[in-house]
Amino acid sequence: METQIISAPRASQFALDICAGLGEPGQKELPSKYLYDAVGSALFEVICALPEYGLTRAEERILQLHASEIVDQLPRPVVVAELGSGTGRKTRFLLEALSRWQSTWYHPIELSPTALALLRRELHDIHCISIVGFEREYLDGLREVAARRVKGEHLLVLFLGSTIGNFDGSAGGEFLARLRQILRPGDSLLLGTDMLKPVDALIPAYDDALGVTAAFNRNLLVRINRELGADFDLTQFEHQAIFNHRTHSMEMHLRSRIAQQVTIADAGTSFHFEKGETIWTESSHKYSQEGLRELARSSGFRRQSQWIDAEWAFAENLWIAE
Ligand code: AVJ
Repeated sequence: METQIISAPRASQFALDICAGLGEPGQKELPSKYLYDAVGSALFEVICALPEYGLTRAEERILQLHASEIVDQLPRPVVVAELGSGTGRKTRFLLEALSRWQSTWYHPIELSPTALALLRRELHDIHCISIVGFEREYLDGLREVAARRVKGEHLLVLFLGSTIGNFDGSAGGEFLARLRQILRPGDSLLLGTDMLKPVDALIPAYDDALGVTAAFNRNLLVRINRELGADFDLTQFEHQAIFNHRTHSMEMHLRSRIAQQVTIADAGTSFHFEKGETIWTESSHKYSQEGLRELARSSGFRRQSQWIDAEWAFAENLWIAE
């Protein structure tokens, strides 16, 4: 006799997260990390080139101008780990400055194998560099990097682009405190933070004239339609960018133009939207100096140096683990 066990199809984490977020009793929300599929990542690259979005160019200018100064302040030899690899364009300045002093191990930590492969192609020509990427969640990858280093090697963690601003509420501080636990005293963190600035500069940065950010946001619905068999009608959801004065964050929402029902076939559920109801898809916190001081203190770092771009209030912060 033969017994056959047919297991139920395992719901993907993506499906679970989407249903949890849309099923919230109050404000519906979706995790911002899901904005970055292949199309979303390409659209984000375009956003970085838009005149309204000064953030990325500001950080690039800081690293281009001050890379050797930053590297001069690091204890050496140093092993570099980067959380979220980006394109490598900004990181190159730092790695080139470092490689004038030492041969450098560089460990990008990133969930997308495609991004890791592109990054390797972008940076492999740097003199005296060894690139070993980790396809892991940020802190899991960092733990592996920390475990691999030999005695006397310090760790420099790069967390650029104000990605820290996407954690809302107290989550950013909690994340940095957990990150600190993986480090030894004297290790360093280079943290990019977009600073508070007038709302009339922020709104266009997240609601540009060409509609690229709107496409970036609405692509999340396209992705849910494609990957989970949902029936979001793209013409009935509009992009919204608002500044939340209470939390000092830019927020992206997707606003339902009408009362409607949306079905997610692969999850076997549907969700109702009121006319004007929104799905909150991202927050980007904008920092004050007091906020940064408190963040460093509460997560166990000493602020060593800070560089601020002259054109767009963006700060590169060098913090040392206490
Ligand atoms: C890459 C997360 C820093 O929050 O400014 C750009 C993403 N969202 N336009 C940001 C984003 C809308 C960006 N980060």
